[in-house]
Amino acid sequence: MRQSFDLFFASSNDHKYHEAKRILNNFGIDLSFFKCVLEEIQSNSLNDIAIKKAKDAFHECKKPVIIEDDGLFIESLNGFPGPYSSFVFTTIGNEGILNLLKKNRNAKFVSIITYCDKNSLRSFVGNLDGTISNSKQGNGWGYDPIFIPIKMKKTFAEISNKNELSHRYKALKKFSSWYLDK
Ligand code: ITT
Repeated sequence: MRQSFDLFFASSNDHKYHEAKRILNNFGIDLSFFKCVLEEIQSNSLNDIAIKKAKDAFHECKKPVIIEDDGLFIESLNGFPGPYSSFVFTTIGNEGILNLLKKNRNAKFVSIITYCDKNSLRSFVGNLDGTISNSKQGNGWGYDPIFIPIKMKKTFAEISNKNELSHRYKALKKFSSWYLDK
């Protein structure tokens, strides 16, 4: 396994770090936590937000670093909350989202992982289709109790293999094949 001081995950969110660490460990990469609050620019593009977060994170931590920017895109709400997922979760939360939805419950989770060191800046995207449940199910963090991954009957909060199929897993899988080749 690559040494732990090789790569940092910069985030304010402990859940994201713990999932990313587990996923990358399975690809043979160790990951340390650089806990910090990164400014999120207002943009409709997750990628633009991620690039800015990664540059700021590298400036702060001065070590090879990855950051992650996520969005939950709900079809009947024209992609809302998308890049505003963090703000929407802390304001209206899962109940607020459930109250907005009617018949069409299709949604997609997107993760962008951006790596930055002094020579490289690279982004990797993972998408996972799914639906929004009719009510909260299970005790997971964030939108886990309302997001049902495609081909499943249960929410992220209720399944045991989230880290083998999530948007985060898909983005980190792409990242790790590039990183291990570097
Ligand atoms: P950073 O400090 O890393 O930016 P954050 O919590 O602000 O952490 P994001 O902007 O990337 O993270 O994510 C937006 C929100 O989407 C996040 O706060 C969660 O509420 C939600 N979210 C992201 N990934 C999730 C997952 O796997 N399961 C449930 N909710 C998730």
